[in-house]
This record gives sequence, structure tokens and C-alpha cells, in this order.
Amino acid sequence: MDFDLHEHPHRRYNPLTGEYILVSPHRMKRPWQGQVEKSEEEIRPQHDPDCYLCPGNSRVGGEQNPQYKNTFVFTNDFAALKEDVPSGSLEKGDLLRAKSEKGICKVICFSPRHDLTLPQMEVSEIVKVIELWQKEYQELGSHPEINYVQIFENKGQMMGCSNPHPHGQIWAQSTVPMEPVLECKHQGDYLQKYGRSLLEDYVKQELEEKERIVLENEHFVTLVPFWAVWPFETMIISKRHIANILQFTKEEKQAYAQMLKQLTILYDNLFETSFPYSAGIHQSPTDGLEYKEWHFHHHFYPPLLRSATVKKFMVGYEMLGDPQRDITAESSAERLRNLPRVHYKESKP
Ligand code: H2U
Ligand code: ZN
Repeated sequence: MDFDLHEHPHRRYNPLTGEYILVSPHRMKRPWQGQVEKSEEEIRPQHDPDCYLCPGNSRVGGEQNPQYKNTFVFTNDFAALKEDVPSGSLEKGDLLRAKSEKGICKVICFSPRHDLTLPQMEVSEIVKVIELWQKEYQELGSHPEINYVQIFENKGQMMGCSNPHPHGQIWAQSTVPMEPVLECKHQGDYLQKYGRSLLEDYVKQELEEKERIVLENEHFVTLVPFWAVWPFETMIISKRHIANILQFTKEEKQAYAQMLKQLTILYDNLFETSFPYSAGIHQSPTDGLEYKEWHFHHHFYPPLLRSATVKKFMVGYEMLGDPQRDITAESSAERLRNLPRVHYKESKP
């Protein structure tokens, strides 16, 4: 009997982090049979007087939002990281160690419209979101004490998002957190070994193999990574080896906005629901050093497994051993790729 990736249990390697995932395809071999329950569609107003992100409304801290027309950014009123933290540390031998951490947290509204989400926004409006990400990455990153800027979005109650108004967050801080540290190390080792970007080589290989590609345009590829953990996890990767969003050309910015719209349309169409996820950009740290190894990418980690309500749980073996999945990355990519490209709310009267 020959080993078959689509048949036999196996462990897949994540070359970005050095971690492993257990894949059990034999449990999922049957074709799709599950009932697709739809979630209750809530109808939202364009402006919600009780929303703390809508233009003109007051936030919990008492501040009033301006009548913004496109995007709007403010310092998080309940920031997890703060600038005015005294420097200090605690060390009791090797075992009890802590160090103070400085940072800045911001909230970004993607649109003044309370009822929209990224897939329903115009590409030109998403370009404005990208431009704000660029501005914040640049400005926050230029603070001497900010060495890493994490741009991300939590979408949907299932991901702990507190408000349906389209928004994301930025946490900027003095230390590079663990996930980017791992990716930095593995990209660095690869660059040293081969003289090329890990993700540039990976994208080339995936474009040849095709089976994990979801979307492609002139400057970006969206794929389900070979080592995906979440059922419909994807990455948007730039074809060009660029370290951060400040290096985008005008065309790349446009193509990235298109990719964000198209991917989030596919996601919404999968279970005909506003698809929940946590997503965010990985790019070079802002400590002033050169990071030739870094290759820009955007991770999407969606929790849904089988329908608009049935999510994957990371429990048991996954908390104690390795993460595990049944549905293979290849079949997830195939399902996403074959979905209609028009948002389900637009294609139905
Ligand atoms: P999430 O929906 O991803 O939780 O982001 C919303 C953020 O908005 C959250 O971090 C902040 C919360 O601290 N917030 C304010 O800054 N001001 C408010 O008036 C309410 C919520
Ligand atoms: Zn709102």
C-alpha cells in the first residue's frame, strides 16, 4: 500500500513556524452531505444610534466620533497596551520572569456604514482602508519604542468581535510577539540557505500544483496553505517579495484591495452567512533593522467547519498535542474556488 495524502493520516509541516498539524483525511473522504443550516440574517441599519463606531456617536469613554466619510481611526479606549508604563522587570531565578511592555492600541473603522462588511464595500473604499493601514504602520512604526505593528480584524460574535460595524484593530508594541518571531526565524533560515524568499518559492510551487489555489490576480495569490489548521484557513501572499505594505506599488494596492473583496465574498458565499474570522497582516518589524527575509502576507483564520453555526473546536488532543483536521487543505481550496464570485446578497433579490 502506497502512502496517499488524501487517504492516510499524516502530519504536515508548517515551514513558516516549524509547527506540525495532524491530518486525518480518511474521516472526511465521503462527499459533502451535511445539512447547511443558515444563520438568522440580521438586517442592520446604515447608521445605528447605539453603535460606538458610527459617525457622530459617543464612545464609552465619552468621546464623540467625527462625521467621518471614509475611514476613521482612534486610540482604543480600553487599550491592552499603554505608552506610559514604567520600565521594569521581575526575575526570580529562571522560573518567574516578567518585563514591562509598552505599546499603543488603535481601532480602525473601515466605513461609516454600519450595515456593510469588507465583501460588500467597493474596491476603491477598501483601497482607503489599505492606505490607512499604511499610514498607521508608518507612523506607529516610527516611534522609537514601537518595534512591531500588528494590524488585524476580528469579525463576527463567534470570534469575540464586540460590534458588527466594519472595523479592525492595531496593536503596536516594543517587543515582536511570538508568532512573527517564529515566522521571522524560519524565513530568515530559508533566505540564508537558498538566497530566496520562502514564500516566493512557496507561491511558485503552489501555482504549479494548483490544487490549493483559491484566487489569483496579477500581484497576489490566495491559497489554503498546505499546513492549514482551521478548516477554511487561507493566506493572501504578494507575488513580489516585499517586506511590508509601504512597499506596495499603486497597482499592488489596487490588486490587494480586489483580493480582499473577492476572498471575503467567497467566504460569505460558503455558508451564506457573514463569515466570521480573525485575520491579520504579517510583515517586517519596525525596529529600524533590515528584514530582507520578510515576505508580506495576510492570514485568515475562520472558525466555521460545517455550516453557519457549526464551528471547529480546538480541544483535547489539539490543546495537548498538535492541531488536527479532517477535511484536507486541497478539498477546502476546491470548495472555496468553486463558489460563485458574486456576493449571495447581491445575487438574490
Ligand atoms: P473588537 O470588536 O475586535 O473587540 O474591537 C473593538 C474594540 O473597540 C475593543 O478593543 C474598543 C474595545 O476596547 N472600544 C473602544 O475603544 N471604545 C468604545 O467606546 C467601545 C469599544
Ligand atoms: Zn455602527
